[in-house]
Amino acid sequence: MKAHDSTPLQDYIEYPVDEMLTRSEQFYQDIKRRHTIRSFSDRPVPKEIIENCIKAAGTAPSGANHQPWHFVAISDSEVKKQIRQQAEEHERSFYAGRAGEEWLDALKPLGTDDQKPYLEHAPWLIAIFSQKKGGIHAEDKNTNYYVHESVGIATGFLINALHSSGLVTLTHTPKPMSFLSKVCNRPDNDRPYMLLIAGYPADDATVPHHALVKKSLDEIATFL
Ligand code: IYR
Repeated sequence: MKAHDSTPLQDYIEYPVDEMLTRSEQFYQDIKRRHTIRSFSDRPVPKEIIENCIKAAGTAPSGANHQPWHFVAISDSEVKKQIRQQAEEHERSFYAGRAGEEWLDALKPLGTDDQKPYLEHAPWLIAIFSQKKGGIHAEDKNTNYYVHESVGIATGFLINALHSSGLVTLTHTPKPMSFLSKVCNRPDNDRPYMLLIAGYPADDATVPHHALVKKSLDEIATFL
């Protein structure tokens, strides 16, 4: 490696192999309980929990460590109402035919439609933005690299952190999402990437059977 400023790795923890095995199994058993939920309780969730989860997301690896993301965490009911109104407007035309027959058929087993009450009822909406320009410092305006990959990984961290904290989530991508920039007051450089809904599940929350079908290890992995 070429000379560069660095520090010895100090926070790595090595576990004995049998403990690694247990930990990997436990992690799998726990993440397996993560389900996409579309029915949320309006029970409040303390802001500090969301802050911690976003801090966790912010540790994700990213192209040149530019961290090309911004998270807008919304609990304000007026803002949530605006998001619901605009998202439902787009969803109405999506479900009325804009999606096309194949897409609508693919969604049938999930039971989704143009009604998105959770956008108002859930305690937190987290709008995730990706940034084409930026850098290691928030004020930088350099090129960012692997923006989609980086923001995708950070979003995965965020979903995992929220799940580990004891909350449920929904990854929502209203199409188009550009209205989120305006509602969240973000500059042109910030592109809406995803809207994450987070909170407690409603008492009658369900999981579609379709969502429980997961490909086997053989189907998703090859070991050479
Ligand atoms: N955004 C729409 C449609 C939708 C699309 C996909 I791909 C999904 O996995 C689920 C829903 C909606 O939220 O209803």
